[in-house]
Amino acid sequence: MLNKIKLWKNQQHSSSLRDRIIQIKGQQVPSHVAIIMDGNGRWAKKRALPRVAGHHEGMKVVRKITRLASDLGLHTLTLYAFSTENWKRPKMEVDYLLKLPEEFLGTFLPELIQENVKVTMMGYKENLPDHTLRAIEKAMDDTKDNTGLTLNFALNYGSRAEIVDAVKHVLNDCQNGIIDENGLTEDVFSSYLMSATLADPDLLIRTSGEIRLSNFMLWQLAYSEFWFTDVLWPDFGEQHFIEAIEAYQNRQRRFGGV
Ligand code: V0D
Repeated sequence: MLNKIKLWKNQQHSSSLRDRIIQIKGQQVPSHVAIIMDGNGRWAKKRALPRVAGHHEGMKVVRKITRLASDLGLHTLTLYAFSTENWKRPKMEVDYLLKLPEEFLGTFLPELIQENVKVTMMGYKENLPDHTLRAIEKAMDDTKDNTGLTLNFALNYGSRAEIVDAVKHVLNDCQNGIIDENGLTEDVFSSYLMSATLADPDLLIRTSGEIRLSNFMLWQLAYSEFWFTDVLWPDFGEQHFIEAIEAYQNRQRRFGGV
């Protein structure tokens, strides 16, 4: 049973990684992992390449980690792809970033469909260009009935704005008698957030040596384990993801998770 581990077609894990994957799958796998994919610009700078080259390389890592998350049997993988702060970057970089979903889905969507992955998005759709939104909405629609990994992209997302909007929505529903003050529990409040349909992350990973949340899922990460690494996102490999999950499982074993 344990060595009957399902791997995606054509996917080659080295034998030592495969052993660690089997080991991980025999224990409590985190259901929801969220990742702040940082360090693409720095990766490019180190190689005297334009920043966008780092973003493109980072996109390849998204494919690799998505496959592994699916192999490991995660329920949800949330990836912070674009923050509301990212609009402040040079226009050409923003334009490039907002083409990445189309490029990613153009080649990877058939595989996602075949592997039963469900694509979702969390963030403000309003300011996104039509071409970006169309590609993502097609992917969400094509995968809406899938029951495997939920691949949740945080895109044009900011946590404080999300919370303020939730409060406004709650106030509105109170005025309209849809809920009353006493009915507003933590669970009810959670259902007003963009992550309403998702469980809270069990594990947050941030790459590239920054030890902060940068306005990412502030409410949802209240009880999560955090794992920080100096590795830049384009250099983040399967071994690093596995290392993070092993660390999570060690903590669960030692301290017992709630
Ligand atoms: C650049 C590193 C995949 C972080 C990863 C719009 C920055 C590569 C997507 C993607 C980005 C998003 C939605 C979707 C399918 C794919 C993506 C952005 C940036 C910002 F449905 N990678 N990726 N989106 N980068």
